[in-house]
Amino acid sequence: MVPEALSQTDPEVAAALEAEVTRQSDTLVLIASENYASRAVLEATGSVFTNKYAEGYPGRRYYGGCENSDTVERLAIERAKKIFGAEHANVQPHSGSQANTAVYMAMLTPGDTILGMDLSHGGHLTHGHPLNFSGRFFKVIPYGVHRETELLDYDQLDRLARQHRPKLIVAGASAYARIIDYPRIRRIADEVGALVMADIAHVAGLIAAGVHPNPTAFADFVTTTTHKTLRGPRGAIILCRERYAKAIDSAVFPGMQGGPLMHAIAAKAVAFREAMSDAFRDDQKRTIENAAALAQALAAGGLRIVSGGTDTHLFLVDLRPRRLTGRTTEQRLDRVGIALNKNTIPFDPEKPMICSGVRIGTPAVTTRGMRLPQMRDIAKLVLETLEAEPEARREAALRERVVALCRAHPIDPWLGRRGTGPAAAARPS
Ligand code: DSN
Repeated sequence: MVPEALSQTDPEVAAALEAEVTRQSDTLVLIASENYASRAVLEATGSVFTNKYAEGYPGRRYYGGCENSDTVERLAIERAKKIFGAEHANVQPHSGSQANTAVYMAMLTPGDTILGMDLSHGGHLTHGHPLNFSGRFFKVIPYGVHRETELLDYDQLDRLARQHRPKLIVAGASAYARIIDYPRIRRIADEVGALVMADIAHVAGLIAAGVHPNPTAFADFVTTTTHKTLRGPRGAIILCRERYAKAIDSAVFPGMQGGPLMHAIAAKAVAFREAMSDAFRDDQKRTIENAAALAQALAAGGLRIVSGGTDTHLFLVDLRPRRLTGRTTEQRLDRVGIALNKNTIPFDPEKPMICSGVRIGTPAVTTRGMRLPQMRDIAKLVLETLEAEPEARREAALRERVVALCRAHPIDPWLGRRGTGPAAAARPS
C-alpha cells in the first residue's frame, strides 16, 4: 500500500511510516506480544469507521446513523462468543488495561482485596502493581512461582486466598511460559467465595485455535487484548457470564469509556473471522512448536531457560550464568536486527530497567512463515551475538544474515505490496 495522500499531506509521517515498514520487514521480531495483523485487518483499521461516533451498544445508541456500526459490532460480539464459548462479549475496550479496569469497576469497591500474580514473576501491571491504578485502589496480595520449580505455586495461592479472603482472583500472566491450571484456581476461589478473572491476553490466539486450555468455563470474566497471538487490531474484549453482562457493559460505557473505536471494532470482527480458519489454527500450533524448538536450541547452546522450557508461545531466559543483563542483551541483539525485550525473571536481583532475563516469543516469526529450520537459524544468530560484544565487522555480518532470513520470509503480503487476495493476506506465500 503506497500511502499516497499521506505522502502529500505529511511527508514526515509518511517517511516514518515507510521506515517502519522497512524496520518490520528486516527485523526478527521475538517480542512475545507482537504480531503481524493481516491486510484485511489493517484495511478495516484504516477505514471510514474511524469517523463514526456510536456511544451505546448495538440497537441502543446515543447517535444516529449507527446501522453499519451495529452490523460490525454484532459480528464482533457473536464471533468472540463463538470462538471462546462465552455467554456474553463486550468488544469495546480500547486496551487490555481498560478491559481489566472495567471488570474491577463492575465488581469491586476501592479497598477490596484482590489476588494477582506478581509482575516480577510474570504477572501484569494491571494485576495489582503498586504503581498501577489496580495497586492504588485495591488491597493487592501478590502470588508467584515456586523458587525451585519456577512453576506457579498453587499451594501459596491457596494459602493466601484462605488468609486474605479476596473478592477477586486474577489468573493470567504476560511472562509465564506454562499452562495455568484454571480449574484449580476456580476451586481455590470457590473455597473462599471469590470471583475469578482470567486475563488471557497472551494466549488468546492459542486458545482460539484449541491448542491451549480455555478458561472460559472456569472464570467469571475473561479479558484479552486482540493484537498479540490473536493477530487482530490493537484493542481488547471482555467475555463474561450472562449474569454479569449488564454490569460489565455499564462499566465499559458509560463507566470508563465514551465513543467506541468503530474502526477497531470492525477490525476485531475481521480478526475473529480469521481466527476461525484452518490456516490460523495451523499457525498457532506452529507458534508453540517453534517456541519449544527455539527454547531447546538456545538451551543446547548453553542458555538457561526459566522453568526448563515452555508450553506456550513464549519463554524466559535467565542470563545470569552468562554474566549478561537483560538490558545489555536487548541492546546487543537490537543492533543486529533481533527485537526482544528485557524481562525480570522470578526472584530477580536486578532492577526492572536492567533485568536478569529476556522474554522470547514466536508469534511474529511464525506468522511470517518461519518453521523449525528457521528456529535453529535464529538460535544460532542469538547465541553468536551473545558470545562476545561484536566488533563492527562481525556485527554487520550478523545483521546481514538476519536480513537475509527476514527477506526469505517477507511480510509483504500483509502490506499489500505483493498479492492482494485474502489468501495472500492470510498466509505468507
Ligand atoms: N505490553 C504487553 C506485553 O508485552 O506483554 C502486556 O501489556
